[in-house]
Amino acid sequence: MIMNLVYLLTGSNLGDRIENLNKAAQLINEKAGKLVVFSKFYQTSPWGPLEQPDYINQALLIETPLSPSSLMELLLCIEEGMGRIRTLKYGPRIIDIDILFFGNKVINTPLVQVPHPAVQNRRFALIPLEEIAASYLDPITGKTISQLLSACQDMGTVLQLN
Ligand code: PH2
Ligand code: MG
Ligand code: MG
Repeated sequence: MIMNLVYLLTGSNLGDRIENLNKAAQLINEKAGKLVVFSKFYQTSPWGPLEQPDYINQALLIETPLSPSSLMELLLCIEEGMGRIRTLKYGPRIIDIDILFFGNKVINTPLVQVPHPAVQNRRFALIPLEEIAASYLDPITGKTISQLLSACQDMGTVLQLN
């Protein structure tokens, strides 16, 4: 079986945020593929146009036999199973699970875009990711995560929690 190494970002800004991230990590490990590495938790200021509570974000590395589209469908199911209701774009949510990188694949379909199109512009993604993947190469720019972070103009605050 071919295994893919995939970096995910989980985020929550409603309810018990840590519990939500832990539950998501557990479900991902059970259903999507082995959880290989996980970052610490980071409290992050909300990015986007809306007033909303701070997020907690965490980066995960998993090893999965699933294809990009199967993995995406499964992650959406996990979000739904945890009670996520989609309202506003960028709005508050109990759980969000985004695929940041899927090996070195570059995919642009309506369901799956990898690398995540915004990853290089979001400190709340790059800082947790740098903790576990500093020298990982972005297949589009050929830059490391550390280099993307150094070049990132986002001013959001990102505070390591543990
Ligand atoms: N996710 C969003 C919108 N804004 N802000 C932070 N800090 N963290 C997130 O994960 C986040 C966000 C849409 O997915
Ligand atoms: Mg997101
Ligand atoms: Mg999402």
